[in-house]
Amino acid sequence: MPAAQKLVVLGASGVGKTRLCQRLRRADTSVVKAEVHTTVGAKFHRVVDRNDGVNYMMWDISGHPRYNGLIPLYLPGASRILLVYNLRNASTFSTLLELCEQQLLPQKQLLSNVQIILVGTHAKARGTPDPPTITTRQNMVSILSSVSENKINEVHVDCVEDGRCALLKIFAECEMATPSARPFRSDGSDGIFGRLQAWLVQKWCQ
Ligand SMILES: Nc1nc2c(ncn2[C@@H]2O[C@H](COP(=O)(O)OP(=O)(O)OP(=O)(O)O)[C@@H](O)[C@H]2O)c(=O)[nH]1
Ligand SMILES: [Mg+2]
Repeated sequence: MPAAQKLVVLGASGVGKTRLCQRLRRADTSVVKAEVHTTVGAKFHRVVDRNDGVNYMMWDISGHPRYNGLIPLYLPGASRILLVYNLRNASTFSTLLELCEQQLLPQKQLLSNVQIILVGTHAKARGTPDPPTITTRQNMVSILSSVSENKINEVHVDCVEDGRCALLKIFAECEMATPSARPFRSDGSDGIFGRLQAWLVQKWCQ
């Protein structure tokens, strides 16, 4: 039986963190109701993937800046951090960048073995995608590669349209990401800049 994994879910207010956790939790997606209020403080969701028995203990931290001070309290013991932003609102990516600078970077000693997953939401929603600028993306890559020595994955999901199984599959795939996914390390070995560039091009410049 795989051990329980602690996940911490971070991102600007309204990007879909709670909705994502609810979708991951419930098999019957029709019963998931839209949240009308911002999360107060932090919300706990327990998600069990019945296919492989993985038990996710998810801490969904409100994106309201007044709760930023809670973030360091939830980071110890985390195996994954989901960094959530809205693919149709570039300012949510900038907010995420600030959050990483202010909350994750000072804790990098604690986080070197954490797996970081960038989660772009609203993948199937109407409206034009609003990609973050190349500089913002580069800054994000540089901060994240300095925080964690693991590979950094990015997934695009829709917390309203995608069902539970599809989302769980995406997260399981991140877990098993192969060396061909070109992990990069913060120690600068193996041509980090070339690989960062390749990763950027692959993920964001299509
Ligand atoms: N279409 C679409 N709507 C989404 C998606 N994700 C979230 N929403 C909607 O966006 C609204 C806000 O979602 P929440 O999950 O409450 O946002 P949050 O990140 O938890 O916000 P805070 O608790 O304030 O930090 C809800 O009405 C969701 O239904 C998505 O992927 N697609
Ligand atoms: Mg919430």
